[in-house]
Amino acid sequence: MLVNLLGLVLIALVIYWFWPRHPKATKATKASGEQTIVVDGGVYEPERPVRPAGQPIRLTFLRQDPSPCAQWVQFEGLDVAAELPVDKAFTLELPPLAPGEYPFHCQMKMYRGTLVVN
Ligand SMILES: [Cu+2]
Repeated sequence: MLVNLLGLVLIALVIYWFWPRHPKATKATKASGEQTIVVDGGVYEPERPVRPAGQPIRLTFLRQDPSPCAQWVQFEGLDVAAELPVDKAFTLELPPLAPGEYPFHCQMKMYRGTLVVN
């Protein structure tokens, strides 16, 4: 009996852990010049934010994953890195960029995304 109960709890935990958390990530894009990127479950959402070229870029990261893996976001090639607070929006400001793709990732490169500038 106890074993069954334990099994059920474990199954519930597994389901909870792997259940896609879509509702949180739906409001990812704002109409204004800003872009919100949700950091959770091993992915940046959206994974490929698109921003216009030639004007300053504001990317707001909302880190919902408390694990240290998600702590930093780094922009390769731009020499930009930021420490993200948990459950608090953090806005990263980037200078105007030329059209192209700018990869970004966590410090372990498990979270990966690409900023698309066009
Ligand atoms: Cu990581």
